[in-house]
Amino acid sequence: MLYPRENEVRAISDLSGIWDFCLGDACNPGDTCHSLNVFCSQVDRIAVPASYNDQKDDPAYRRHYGWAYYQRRVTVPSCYAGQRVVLRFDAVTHHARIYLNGSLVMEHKGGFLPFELDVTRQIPAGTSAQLIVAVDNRVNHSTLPVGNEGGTAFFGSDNPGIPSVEAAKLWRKSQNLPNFDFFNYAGINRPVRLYTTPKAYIRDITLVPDIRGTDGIVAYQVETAGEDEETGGAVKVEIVDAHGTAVASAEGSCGRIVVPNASLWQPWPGTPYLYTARVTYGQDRYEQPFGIRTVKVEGKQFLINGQPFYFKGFGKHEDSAFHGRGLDLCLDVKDVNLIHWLHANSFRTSHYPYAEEMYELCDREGIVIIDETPAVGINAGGHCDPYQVFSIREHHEQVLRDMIDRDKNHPCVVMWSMGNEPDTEHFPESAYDYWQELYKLTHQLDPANRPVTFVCCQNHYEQDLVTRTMDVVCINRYYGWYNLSGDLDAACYGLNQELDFWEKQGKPVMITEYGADAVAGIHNCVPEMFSEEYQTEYYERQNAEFDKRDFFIGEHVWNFADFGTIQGCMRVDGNKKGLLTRERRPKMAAHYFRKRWGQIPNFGYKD
Ligand code: GCB
Repeated sequence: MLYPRENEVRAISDLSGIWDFCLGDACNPGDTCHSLNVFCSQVDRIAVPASYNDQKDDPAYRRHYGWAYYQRRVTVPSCYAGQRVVLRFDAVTHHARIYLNGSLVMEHKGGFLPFELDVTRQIPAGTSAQLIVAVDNRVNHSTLPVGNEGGTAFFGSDNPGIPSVEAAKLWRKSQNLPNFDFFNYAGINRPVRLYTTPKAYIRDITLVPDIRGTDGIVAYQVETAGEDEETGGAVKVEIVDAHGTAVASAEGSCGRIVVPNASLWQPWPGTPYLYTARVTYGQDRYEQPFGIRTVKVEGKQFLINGQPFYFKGFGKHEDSAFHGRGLDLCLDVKDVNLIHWLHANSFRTSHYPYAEEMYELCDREGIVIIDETPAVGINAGGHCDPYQVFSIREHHEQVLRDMIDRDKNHPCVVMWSMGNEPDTEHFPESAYDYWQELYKLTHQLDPANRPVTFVCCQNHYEQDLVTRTMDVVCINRYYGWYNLSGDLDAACYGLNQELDFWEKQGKPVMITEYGADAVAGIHNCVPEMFSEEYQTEYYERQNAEFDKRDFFIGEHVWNFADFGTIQGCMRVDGNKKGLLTRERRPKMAAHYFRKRWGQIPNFGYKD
């Protein structure tokens, strides 16, 4: 799906702003949903885009569990007459029903990917309509991420030691139990826009770059659609360099274009050179930025432009004060600048696809991304086989399809992660069947056939049949934190035993999570858990072990910054494993990594 861009023939009306809002089940979100002022006892104001949870200091907002309603009027200006008008939602978390003038016009499941609706007929140019967005934040065994609505809390405590079954039931019923470790921020988290296209329009563009000698080869495909399609005319594609000079062109809806003496997209501090594909079709125009670079796994190496790359970076979250998981462009720019400050080169979009603006920024700034679906929490701790019990399969395929469709043209995206920490040890055969099929599907879906992985949790790695079959083995390990707690000698011993196992598999391996909570300001002469000294020593010791292994292709710290989670006895006002605080102040470990990563080149570190 194309990102909305304004140009000489396409217009955008941004619907960000302060909308009307109410919580609750007062309106049954069925086929009709009329004015909030009729069915809500209290209508509040809410900022869009942003999560609603922290916009009011009210437990009802913070802990809300179920439907919530947003409302505003939408006007299609008369100057849009004769155009196709589309209403686009970048992300509504997790389940949305869209009503225009009281009638249900669209429904969408999944909280992190865009959806859109042609409203040309529903809202004729020069008129307006009432828009209501009903949002459901419940997570259960059919959603991604997975939750435990009304059931057992697989993640965290389920009140062990409580003799009263009734008390435990009450506790479970009152909350929206996530099966994941990040606060379940909900609402209209990303922009809502109206955009126009001509009636015959460019529906999608796919660009697959390759390198031959000093030339770039771009295989392209342009999908067109709409009324007057027959008369839309020929598709033309012009490749424009960073100075705005046309360097190559082609006609027809698919083909190959040679870019002579191409400048490559290189991760920072190399130059992330971007070209633009200027596509025209009849009246329509669209400019798609892209980079010329290759990505490949070969033996035990991950090659970008044919050179062995070393991943230095983090798992992140979209998470900040007040906004929750809402788009915050200022924070995105700040984070990318901090990534540069740390001499890091990459991050994983743990645990869901991020806002499109972040990928565009990373394309421009040369930050490498491992792009992850929201498939987190496919794990019942061995209580049951999640692959049999959870009804997620179809939705999982859908999010893979939609994520790849949305992100396929980004040079910053070098690998797909199908999910995070599913159960692969209690039901290894079941897990194998499930992930192998998705693995094949992911390869088929990506026109550029990037490497595919999933991220495996600390487990009995010898029993796990899936992780070893991925293009890159990605492991999350907490030696010295959740296990062998506080003892870094034992932690390094355990880690090395496991690395010996991976060495024999002949695959590239990276650590996609490792870390220790450190509460900023807690210091200790003897490094003990939760102190900044322990967090730093934890990393120093384990990095020294990674450095000895030539098949080890990267280190992603957990986490870039402290972030919000549900309450629980394991969390002190959120997860404190950040190198930075939630306000983006560096802890001791950030200074340590800045020094370390400043000495590790992007390419050839393990040669
Ligand atoms: C993990 C999860 C991540 C958690 C982290 C932790 O393994 O993938 O979502 O936040 O551990 O800190 O416990």
